[in-house]
Amino acid sequence: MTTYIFGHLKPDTDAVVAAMALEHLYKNSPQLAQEFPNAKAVIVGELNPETSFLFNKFGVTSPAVISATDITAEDRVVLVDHNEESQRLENLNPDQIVGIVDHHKINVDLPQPIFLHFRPWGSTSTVIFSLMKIAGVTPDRTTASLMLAALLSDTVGYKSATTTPTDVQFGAELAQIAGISDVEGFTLEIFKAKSDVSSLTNEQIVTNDYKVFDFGGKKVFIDQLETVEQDLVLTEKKAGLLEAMQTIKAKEGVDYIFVAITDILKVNTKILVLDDESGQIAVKGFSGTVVDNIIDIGPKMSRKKEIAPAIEKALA
Ligand SMILES: [Mn+2]
Repeated sequence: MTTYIFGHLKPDTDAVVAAMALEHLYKNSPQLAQEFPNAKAVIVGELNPETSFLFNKFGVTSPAVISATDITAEDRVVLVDHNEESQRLENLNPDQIVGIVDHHKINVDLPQPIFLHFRPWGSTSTVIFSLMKIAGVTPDRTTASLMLAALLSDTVGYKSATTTPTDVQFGAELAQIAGISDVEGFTLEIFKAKSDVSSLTNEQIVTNDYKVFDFGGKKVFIDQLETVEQDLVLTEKKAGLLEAMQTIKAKEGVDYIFVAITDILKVNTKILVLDDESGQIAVKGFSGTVVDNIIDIGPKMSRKKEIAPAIEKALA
């Protein structure tokens, strides 16, 4: 029997690191080891370039990739960094879910009582650090480095609207454990790794960091690219990206597709919309105007707190 811990289908650094940090916690707390035996962090999709960069930097081996067929009937599952069914591993038996640690809006309907740890903080890694404190478990240097990286990545270096005072305080504590004194320099390194679009195809950019939401029965695909090269992406790559959006929309069978290109240094997001109908939804949600398939939504950087809710509201 294994307790598998994993994040969403399109794992970002917080999803991967949260699973690893939770494994560390479960293995190092006698009580939690009983509750969650043989904890094993895994991933259910390929690593993104940012997470690969971090694993190289700290000499960490990636958790294994698994699919639903690797999970046997006696195994248990703990979800991190997501909870909605549409973002879960496909064909996962919901009866096997025994816990969720997350920082997103709750949309769960499970038949059994489970462990739920939700906090409205900037990253799941922040939530897991609080669980470590409660259990009296201190992360090792490498785990603390990765948790800090996940926190900085999810909060865009504490600049995202999702950042709370707890994130800033726990981030400082993690930096201390990790022995990282130049947090600003570390943030820039992460941004650069996150932004490197040179090696990505248009389809890879459109699926780089996406989530599919169910908004009143409509399936809405929202991808976000955080970059320091917004202008370049929206000029040279625009035509190719719109074509890739059309392909992905059909492939995923969604009703609407939006691709947010966020400049993390300028603190600005522009959203690519495919057609008039999605353009009208964007205008309704954010106000402003669509010019040549692009709407400038200003300093909004958080998909969870600013982008997805506006689209949900516009569709209601
Ligand atoms: Mn997260």
